[in-house]
Amino acid sequence: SAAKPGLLLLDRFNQTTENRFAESFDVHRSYEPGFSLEKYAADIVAIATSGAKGAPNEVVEHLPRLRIVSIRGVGTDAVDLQLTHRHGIVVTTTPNLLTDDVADLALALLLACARRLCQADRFVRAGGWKPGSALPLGRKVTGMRVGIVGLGRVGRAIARRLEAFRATIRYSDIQAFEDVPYAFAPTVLALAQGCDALILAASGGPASFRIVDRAVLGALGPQGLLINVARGSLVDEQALVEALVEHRLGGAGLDVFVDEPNVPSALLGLDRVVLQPHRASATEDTRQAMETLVLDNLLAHFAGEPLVGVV
Ligand code: 8YV
Repeated sequence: SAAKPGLLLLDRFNQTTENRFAESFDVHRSYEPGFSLEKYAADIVAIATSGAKGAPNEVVEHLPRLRIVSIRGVGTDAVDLQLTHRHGIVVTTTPNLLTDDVADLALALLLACARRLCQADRFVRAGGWKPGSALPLGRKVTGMRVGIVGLGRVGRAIARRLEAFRATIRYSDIQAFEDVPYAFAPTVLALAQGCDALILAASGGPASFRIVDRAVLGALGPQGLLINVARGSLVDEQALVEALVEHRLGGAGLDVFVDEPNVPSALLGLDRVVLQPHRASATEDTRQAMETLVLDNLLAHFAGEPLVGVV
């Protein structure tokens, strides 16, 4: 029988998915020791990857038969879409499936920062809870003024959750939307000026590069909270670290970073910071649904059937 088409994995998938990949494809794993792109380049027709890892240009350009990049995630900032489109390579994502989980983690980070949840947990574990001992008080979340940067599917899901907290919700985006009851701020700076917490839910890429800069952090101020479930590239990370270290910002809940998995070491000792290893979509249900769609899109493409989440 004919050889199976070559599939290149640029990030890890769970074992069930990997087994299913192997039923239809000859699977190559870039993260395995001794992997050589040159050796299999001529056979690879598909890539499966994560939103975070994407597909570097040097890989795409070395695969003359590449037809599709199937992303587990919604972010496409780690794929050069001009390059893929120029080569007629299809790129798919997994929209909708992760919206609720990402919004849930944004709220979890907001609550954790405001209520000093992780700090208090460390306090109890370290035996600090004794008669007369005290922790600094937290900040009230119900009724907060919250700014959402990026009112796409995730931003809207965050807003819906915040409504239950009777929050005053405003947003910024590249456009104002008619179909939402929230006030539009024309710039991130204007948004930050009137809020207690700023939540980042916009796509990565050039249009959002470092839109949270020193001025925005200054506008949030010494009580302000920054929550990021989007991409590290939205933030001037050095300015963020300085603002936190110098107590010019109240706290931060961060799921994403500029150079993952490297987290700025200055953050590790700060009690007002809650850190996550890019885990907003990392629930069993959601990741399984995302991975199933990654495979379904690959199979549909080679069967000439319609795809989901084409970008
Ligand atoms: C994933 C993401 O965690 O959707 C995205 O763009 O960053 C996340 O959903 C990541 O792609 C790992 O699979």
